[in-house]
Amino acid sequence: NAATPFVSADAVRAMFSRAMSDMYKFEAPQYTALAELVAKVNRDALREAPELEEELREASEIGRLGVERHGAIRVGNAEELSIVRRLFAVMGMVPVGYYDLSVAGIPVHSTAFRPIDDAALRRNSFRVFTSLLRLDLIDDIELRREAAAILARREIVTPRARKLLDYFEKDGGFDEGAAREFVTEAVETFRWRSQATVSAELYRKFFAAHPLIADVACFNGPHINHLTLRALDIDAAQCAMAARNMNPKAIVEGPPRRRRPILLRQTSFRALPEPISFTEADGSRAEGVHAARFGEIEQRGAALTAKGRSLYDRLLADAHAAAPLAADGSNAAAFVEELGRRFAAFPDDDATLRAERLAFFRYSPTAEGVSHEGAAPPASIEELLRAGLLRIQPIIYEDFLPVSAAGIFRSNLKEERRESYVERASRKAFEEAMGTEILDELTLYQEAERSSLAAGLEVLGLDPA
Ligand code: OOG
Ligand code: NI
Repeated sequence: NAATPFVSADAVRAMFSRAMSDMYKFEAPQYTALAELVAKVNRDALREAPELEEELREASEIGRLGVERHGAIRVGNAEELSIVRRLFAVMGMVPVGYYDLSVAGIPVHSTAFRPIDDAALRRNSFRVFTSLLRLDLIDDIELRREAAAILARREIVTPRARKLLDYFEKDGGFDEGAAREFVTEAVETFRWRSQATVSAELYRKFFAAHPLIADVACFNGPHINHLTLRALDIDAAQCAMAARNMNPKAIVEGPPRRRRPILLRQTSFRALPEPISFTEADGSRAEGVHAARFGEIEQRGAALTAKGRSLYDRLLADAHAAAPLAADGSNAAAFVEELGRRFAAFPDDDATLRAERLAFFRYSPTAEGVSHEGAAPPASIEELLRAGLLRIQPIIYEDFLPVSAAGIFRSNLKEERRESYVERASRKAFEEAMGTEILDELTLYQEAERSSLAAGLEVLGLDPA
């Protein structure tokens, strides 16, 4: 109906993340327990820091604290990657960033489907970390062929969702009814299916080649493997998970605790083994277990420039080299201490982070700057900041970190294989499989910084050039 307005991509995404949350809480009670725990940690953090509450209220973040920030899926081939790309496009989520996890011995490469503009991120920042299985890294040619054939046969999107996608791409939008129906159909793709489509024997063979092959190829769809909530104090949440015997991973991934948070810190409880059944050749069913699903929390900080990022990567690598984390995580405390020591070299205040071009900032004129209009303001950005006419706020990192992601993958794999694969991943191959290009996250942050500065200077009556 041409008279009905289209529902915005932001609204569809908000509906979708809500529906995924409801489904996952129903399917995975251990995730509901995590949601309760993090809600309590957040309440405590707000009680202890009223200024934080004020800040969140101002940013309209208070009401959305319990809304999921991301989830993750793993797909099996180019066709699947391409169709989930189309699904997420309806929700204003586009591929940003390329993550090669083969260097950490995980046979996947990944991107994150996410909203990109500020207003969309504020409305609902839900992202999906999406990994494409790399069967080319599996040595056993016969097994590789068998997995590829199984994946080629399965259909991960409902026939109705496929129809709706065609309509959407033809018409350019959904009315309210179609949007609701689309969301209902879309979550079906990510539902847990406890009946494996293969025999117990084949599952074991895949699992022996790599547990991820079993997870991706033995079920009838790319089940959501975790959802992630925002924690205001991730260290407190990590302790609380341990205290409640929720089997958290050994460390919080990412940078250490700091005054000025940078990038992304995240931790999770380990996937719980769940009963599944196998489909035997004679049609009978055998019982088994499979550990796929977990829950995660995250805390985000400033996005780093290429220079800041290489400093981060170096300090993290140094910490890992100096105090290697044991497979069982028993020396986690020593690693965390080492990490803290190394990161003493990373400036921890906005002024230095900006002056040394380590992080991206958003510039805005202060009230004083605005009233200053007309009079001749100081010429350089430094002077404008010093004079209090312009102010800076860090641009929040909206992406992921490959070393952290590998740490999360690994915490759910039985054996801690660490050797990297020899064949390198290829961003180009990933893009060809997906059917579109991946956006570069640094370009997005740089543009956000540049446009905020230009707008700020214009308000101050200065020439951005
Ligand atoms: C994805 C793990 C990575 C993150 O937040 O870095 C991830 C997976 O296990 O499929 O979700
Ligand atoms: Ni995650």
